[in-house]
Amino acid sequence: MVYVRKDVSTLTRTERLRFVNALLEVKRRGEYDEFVRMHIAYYTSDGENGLRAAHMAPSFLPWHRRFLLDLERALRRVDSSVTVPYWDWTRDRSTTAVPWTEDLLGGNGRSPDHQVITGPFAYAQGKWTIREGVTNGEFLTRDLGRARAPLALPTKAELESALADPVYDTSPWDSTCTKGLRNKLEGWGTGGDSVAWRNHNLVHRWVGGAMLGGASVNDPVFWVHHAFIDLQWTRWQGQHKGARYLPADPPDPGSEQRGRIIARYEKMPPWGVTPDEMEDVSRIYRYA
Ligand code: CU1
Ligand code: CU1
Repeated sequence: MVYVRKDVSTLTRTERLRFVNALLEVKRRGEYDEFVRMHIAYYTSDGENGLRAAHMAPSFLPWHRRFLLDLERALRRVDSSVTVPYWDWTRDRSTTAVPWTEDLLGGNGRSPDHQVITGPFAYAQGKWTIREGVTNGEFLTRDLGRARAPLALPTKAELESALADPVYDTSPWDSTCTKGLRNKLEGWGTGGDSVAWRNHNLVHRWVGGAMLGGASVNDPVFWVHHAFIDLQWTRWQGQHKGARYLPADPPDPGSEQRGRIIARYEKMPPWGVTPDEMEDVSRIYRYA
């Protein structure tokens, strides 16, 4: 049965509760922290050596698609009615809109330590202790909009301009690409802060706190953000019929990116699935 991922702003009170409770139960079982550990393990940048599977590489989209499916399966083992909702940050743009409500992910962090003190993931509730990638403490942190040096979420126009690119990705297949859907969506740029971070990356920066860096999975907003990014890949496929994941073949021997990126029919660690296998998920889920 194909299940539906919904806009988080359309969830009923019961759906919100069930999503939150499933997250808390996956955390209680110890499974959630494995997702955090795995994301930290794959947080390889193009300044380092070795294969880049999750970020700064073409497989950014299929890697996170598979990662979300694993979390969603864990949630659905707890409650089979639950799917990962998506946060449309082009529409829900304020620090008090969804998903920052008391019955969903809770609100902003307090000053000065950015500790989240409202909602189900507040430390004092006793159900969301940060154990992996701890930087500040065992509590979840946020700095929505980055009060000290304010940032705005990406706009609809910025997102659409990424989707307008008919090419999936281009050489050199890293964080320096100025063309291609993948990096326009992933959002690496050069120069100062406000231009260096776009779309996906800018949202991580806007949320701040735990969402900065490899341990970003510690904030459950990670999933609703990445579901929206995942939806953009599906939308892009619909807008550019026949456009495929690139590169189709591994880079030539001797090329700098040889062995550092994953081509369409190569296996992605840790699962061994290929980007080709992740391009069509219409038999698993769809977006409402
Ligand atoms: Cu990631
Ligand atoms: Cu991300």
